[in-house]
Amino acid sequence: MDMGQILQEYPHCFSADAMTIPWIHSPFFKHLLAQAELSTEEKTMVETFGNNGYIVVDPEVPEEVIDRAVADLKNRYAGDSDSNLSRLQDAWKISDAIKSIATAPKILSLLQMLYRREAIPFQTLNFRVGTEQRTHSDTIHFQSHPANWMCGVWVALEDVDSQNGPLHYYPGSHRLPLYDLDPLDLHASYDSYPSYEDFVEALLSDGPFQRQEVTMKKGQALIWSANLFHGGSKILDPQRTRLSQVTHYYFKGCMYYTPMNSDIFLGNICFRTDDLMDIRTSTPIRHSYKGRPIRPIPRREERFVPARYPGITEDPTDNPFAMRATAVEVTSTKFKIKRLAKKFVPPIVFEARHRLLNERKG
Ligand SMILES: O=C(O)CCC(=O)C(=O)O
Ligand SMILES: [Fe+2]
Repeated sequence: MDMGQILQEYPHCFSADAMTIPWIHSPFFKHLLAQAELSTEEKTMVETFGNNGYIVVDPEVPEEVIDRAVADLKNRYAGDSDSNLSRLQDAWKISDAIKSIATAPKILSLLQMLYRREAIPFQTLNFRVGTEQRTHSDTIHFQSHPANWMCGVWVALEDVDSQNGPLHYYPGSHRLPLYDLDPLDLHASYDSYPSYEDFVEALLSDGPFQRQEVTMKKGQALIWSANLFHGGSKILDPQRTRLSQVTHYYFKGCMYYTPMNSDIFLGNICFRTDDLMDIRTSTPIRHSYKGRPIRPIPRREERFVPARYPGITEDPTDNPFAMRATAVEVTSTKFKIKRLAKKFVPPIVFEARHRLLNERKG
């Protein structure tokens, strides 16, 4: 069928809201893009974002604002050398300059173009030095329902190169399946996070995605889509800072939650409620479900209620939850990887993981 016929036969597929996924993930993306009222340059931008999962842009933030953001936080970082301590969350509450970066009109309009929905900035992170954070997808931390209505915008507040711990990412990896703790058979808990990181390392070690580091000039921004795998590279020059700001954005019309702390099929969904603020207005972000505003049901406190069946003893082997809880408590990460590999991993990843384990042994 040619394009004209497709449009006529299936008009519902080609309106902006026909599907609940961002259009870059739509099976009709090519057609949607061809139809879009955008300039050739804008279409190229959206196409690049769709193919690679990120783009580098000029957010048009005045240099004076960037310098003020840096000055506002100068003596506020708790640590000099520990990168965890040199990270400030939600400093937009204390600095107008940081808020201006998070709400920069150019960024908001680019996100509107890339997603065809209104973007809502909800969290800022400011870093003094590189994070050296292991590779991950932000969808483990922030997810929406429907999925993938989230993105990160990383602004260099000074030049970033290979020496001061640049961001790294895997172009195209945003098209991988969504991996939260559920397909890894792990409990919703921050304790499961190292196993998730091991899994990602094994997953990406075998290609086909290539790791890349971004060199950025002060004032440039990188926009990445929710599921793009990324992290912070090693700091090769420990004398150098890596002043930067990440703002995370959700998009209107979703429910918002933290997969890491959710066991969805136990009715335990860690919705982002009280702490979820629209940085533009300092007001709570409303959740909605299929076009209607909704108040999320609070998370259940009691997480695991093992079933007791008549005639079945308390032997933990009868209870998969108990068994798993024990395994998580007493085993090393290495054991967990083996356990993961046995349970759910396609052969190619299994191989990669084996190599990884052997390299570590060596
Ligand atoms: O800045 C970095 O090194 C990583 C930041 C990151 O992963 C994030 O903010 O989502
Ligand atoms: Fe991240």
